[in-house]
Amino acid sequence: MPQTIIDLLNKGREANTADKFRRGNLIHLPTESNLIITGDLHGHRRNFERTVTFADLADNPDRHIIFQEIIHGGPEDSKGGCMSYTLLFDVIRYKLKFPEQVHIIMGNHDTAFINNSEVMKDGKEMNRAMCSAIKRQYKEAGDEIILAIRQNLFCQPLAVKCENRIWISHSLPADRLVNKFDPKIMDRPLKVNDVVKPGSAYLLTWGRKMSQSLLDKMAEMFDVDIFILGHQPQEQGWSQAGRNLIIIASNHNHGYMLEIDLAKSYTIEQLIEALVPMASLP
Ligand SMILES: [Mn+2]
Repeated sequence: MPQTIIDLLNKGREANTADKFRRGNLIHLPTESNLIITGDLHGHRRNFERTVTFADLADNPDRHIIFQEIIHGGPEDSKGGCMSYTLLFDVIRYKLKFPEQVHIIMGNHDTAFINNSEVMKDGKEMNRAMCSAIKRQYKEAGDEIILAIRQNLFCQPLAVKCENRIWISHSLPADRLVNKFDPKIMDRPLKVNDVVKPGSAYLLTWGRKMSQSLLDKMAEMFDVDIFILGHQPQEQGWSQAGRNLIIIASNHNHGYMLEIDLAKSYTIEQLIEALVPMASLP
């Protein structure tokens, strides 16, 4: 059983790296596609299942799905340990079933898990909570599984760029740190330092409350028009947080996802109309 999980994590890592749409740390999706974008999942299995059913990837070979921030949150074991790694395993299984259609991008909880730095959520330090649950379940194999999870998360791409000038990443650098962000991070292999503050993968996944001038600057840097991000909690499931930014969240019962046609260009208003309340899905 532990070896099966380690094999799964290693195969998932290889699938992230071998994704045929990946160049460097960026996924470039083709025009003739339909794309489903989900926000933070944080262990919310029901919304993952709703997305899988809605997407029906087997019958929609041109459809892609983006997942992010899968770990930290959701069910706990009897001692309060975080069981969200079970959802991560299932998302990886899904990626392996549809390796060119499912894309998992890096979130800040991933960077924190990779370098074992503290990350709080609802008053709890989540890395300790997840590692202790893994060790309780897998006993002496726990450490090896934790290492395989770190290696898997480290091989995730950082962002998705679409031909219709839409960019999807977990977040963007914060205003006060953006001068430390190096866009060449998209083109070269990641080093562990990149996911530690103030490394550029760290900065890309941790920023909050970006100003409009920062959004405009980043749009020019990445040569895109509109950002779809996660990371910042959304009680209503989504918000427009700038002239060219929509934030979505998929980690609760009022969560949203977005479904778009990459052959079309969108205004921000048209994107807002394309938002799908996950509670409306079977
Ligand atoms: Mn986040």
